[in-house]
Amino acid sequence: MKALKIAIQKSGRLNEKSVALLKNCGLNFENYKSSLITSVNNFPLEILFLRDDDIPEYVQDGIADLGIVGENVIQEKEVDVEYLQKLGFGKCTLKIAIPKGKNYQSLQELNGKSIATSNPVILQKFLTENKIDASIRTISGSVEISPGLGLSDAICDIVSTGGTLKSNGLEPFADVLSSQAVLIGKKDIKQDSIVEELLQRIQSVLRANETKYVVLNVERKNLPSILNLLPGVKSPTVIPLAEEGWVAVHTVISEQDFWEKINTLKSFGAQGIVVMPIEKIIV
Ligand code: PRT
Ligand code: ZN
Repeated sequence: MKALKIAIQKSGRLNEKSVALLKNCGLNFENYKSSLITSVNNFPLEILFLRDDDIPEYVQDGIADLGIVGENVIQEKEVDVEYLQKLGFGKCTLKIAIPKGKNYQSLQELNGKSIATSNPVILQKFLTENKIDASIRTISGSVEISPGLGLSDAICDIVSTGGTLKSNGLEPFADVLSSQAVLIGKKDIKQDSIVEELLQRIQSVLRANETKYVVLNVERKNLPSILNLLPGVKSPTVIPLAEEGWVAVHTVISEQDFWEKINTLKSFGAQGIVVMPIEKIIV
């Protein structure tokens, strides 16, 4: 079977989580910092390590069949590729930010202003959609220092915690695009059986990341109330305890759901609650 190629970031914010995701899918490969390509020895896949900016075009042109990259990079490169799966990491928002204290009231106040960015394509689209006539100053890095240097009135840059904006005397003004890492593929690759298999594995890892295995003890008389709260994959497992009148409930629940329900579970007398990570969920 001919191996497919997947392109991931060589180093930077998405590298570690991309490698971890592939390893959690059961793929076995060496991850030398110096290598540009490595073979997976138990799955028909080769991994290319690239600058993130190059990944969309490599996939569009078929040099790689698949890629993992931020949605912002795909949009900026305007490539024709297939979105196969959002991956839930590398989350960030491309925002327009202005110097603190400017207090612009509406987007229209950007008319006639200059905005520095490394994402001119996305920004221009946003300005056109909102009928704003501002000039774009394209710079390749350290966008946040540009208003302080008098190079622009505002910036459009990626924000995650907001710390960089704050430490440069800027504040968010408008959201332009929210982004996360996604799996992309060249046109029509989705039908390939290797891609189908890889997608299934990725989805089972993603499902497992969002969910926890929960075990708790409860008096049998309170069981119906507890079962109402805990759906499980099919339905919860209930096992009698050695102590008469008590049972253990085993179930799978989304982490967010769990935190929302924990106090109600306790109010129904749930005790000894143990929460465990899950590696994979195959449905
Ligand atoms: O070397 P290579 O070209 O491959 O990498 P790169 O330096 O171009 O990209 P990298 O590794 O910085 O980011 C890769 C991807 O991670 C981006 O394309 C986004 O999809 C995503 N991502 C998530 C981020 C951030 N969070 C992020 N915070 N990309 C950049 N930043 C930068 C931002 O540009 C700004 O300088 O972090 C700063 C802001 O962070 P906060 O936390 O202070 O708000
Ligand atoms: Zn880059």
